[in-house]
Amino acid sequence: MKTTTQVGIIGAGPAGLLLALLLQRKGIASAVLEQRSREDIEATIKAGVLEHPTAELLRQLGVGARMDREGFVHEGIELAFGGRRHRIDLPELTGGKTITVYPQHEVIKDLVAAVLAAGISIEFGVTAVSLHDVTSATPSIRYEKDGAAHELRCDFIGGCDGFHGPSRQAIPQALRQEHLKAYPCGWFGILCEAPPSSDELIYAQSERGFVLLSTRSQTVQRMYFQCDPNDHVDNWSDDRIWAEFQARLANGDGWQVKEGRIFQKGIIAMRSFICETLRHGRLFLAGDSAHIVPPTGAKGLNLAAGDVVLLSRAITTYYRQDSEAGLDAYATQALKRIWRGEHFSWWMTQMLHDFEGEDSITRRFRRAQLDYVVSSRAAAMSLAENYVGLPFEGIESV
Ligand code: RFL
Ligand code: PHB
Repeated sequence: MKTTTQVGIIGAGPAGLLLALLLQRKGIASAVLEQRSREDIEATIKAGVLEHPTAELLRQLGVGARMDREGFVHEGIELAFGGRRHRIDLPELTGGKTITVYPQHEVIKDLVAAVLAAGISIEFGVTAVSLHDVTSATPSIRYEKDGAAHELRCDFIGGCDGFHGPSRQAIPQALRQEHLKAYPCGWFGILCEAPPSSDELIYAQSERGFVLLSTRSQTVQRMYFQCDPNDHVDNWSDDRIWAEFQARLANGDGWQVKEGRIFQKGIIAMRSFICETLRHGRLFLAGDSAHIVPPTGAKGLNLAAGDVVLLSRAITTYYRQDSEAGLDAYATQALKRIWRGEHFSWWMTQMLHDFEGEDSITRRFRRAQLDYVVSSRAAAMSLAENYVGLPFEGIESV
């Protein structure tokens, strides 16, 4: 079957769903193709931290009500090292800005409901997705659903299909400008039934490696510890996991992490990746399809949101003013924010993780950096400004 729309969007992650809603607000039609089921995308555990501008964007799009009711506004984070915890006061350092802890799969539920309510089609469970004629004025996306072949013809393709999707691959390798840094560690993530150990997120550096204590609710906690990226969850019994958290978080004041039943475990790879070729003809990449950050800065979803704000503006300018200027500028504008987020994520990662085989001077540099961040207002302000999120360009016109 052949169908037609203005913007064909591949991927119903935060990037794809936000793009569909942003375009709809400007009267531009789109259709979303997603390889997984609705139940699956609404249950996948990923991000937890929404930057100030991302939370504002969700409110502006009319999808912030549940986040405001059920999410948690945090006014600080703690950096723990050398047996002590140090608070970074976010509003005090940023002129009143905060972060919101609200899980990505809850954001996805809110976005899917809003997209469908707006009458935008989301085809779940599509297979064999391929992109065609992307450098012509009439690109198309072919896919299969329930054994039948389909073609979606459109003016533009939004490549919002994450790191492993087909959109980036549709740009010839020789034309893609890519940068990759793989870190020699992973994150072991758990969800557990326990009360919060702290009112705020704790990023802890120790000689045994990094720990992050995050939260999901008063009864469910999200925690991570740095691990070997090739390790396997089966090597980690619950007792061994708790012993590792306790050892890494040992401190002078008797404070201890609160333990509970672990009901989810997983290992996450850590890499920095940027494909600077965000445009190929009528195909535009946004979100994880174009860039990946290590999760230490909590930036991935937030960068995806920044991309699609710019992309929707560029596409709107095309239809309203018959001008390609916005489309031509998309990559340059988006890459500014992407590189900032990439650098911040790398900076947080190298400051908080110990890597095997490092020389002693690198370890001392790390400690000097941490000491500086918690003792200098200028350094703390820089961390806070990046952590709460730099403004989206053009958010006022969303
Ligand atoms: P997604 O979320 O990967 O969505 C892409 C969608 O495309 C679909 N897809 C296809 N659809 C059709 N056809 C195909 N051939 C397709 N191939 C793929 C996929 O099924 C999927 O539904 O990308 P998007 O939208 O760019 O969003 C990016 C974010 O998901 C990601 O950056 C964040 O989760 C990163 N991240 C965090 N970001 C934050 O801003 N704050 C955080 O606190 C934060 N914590 C995290 C994180 C990521 C983590 N993991 C698991 C990598 C914590 C973790 C543990
Ligand atoms: C999370 O809650 O999953 C989370 C929080 C902060 C990060 C990464 C992940 O930096």
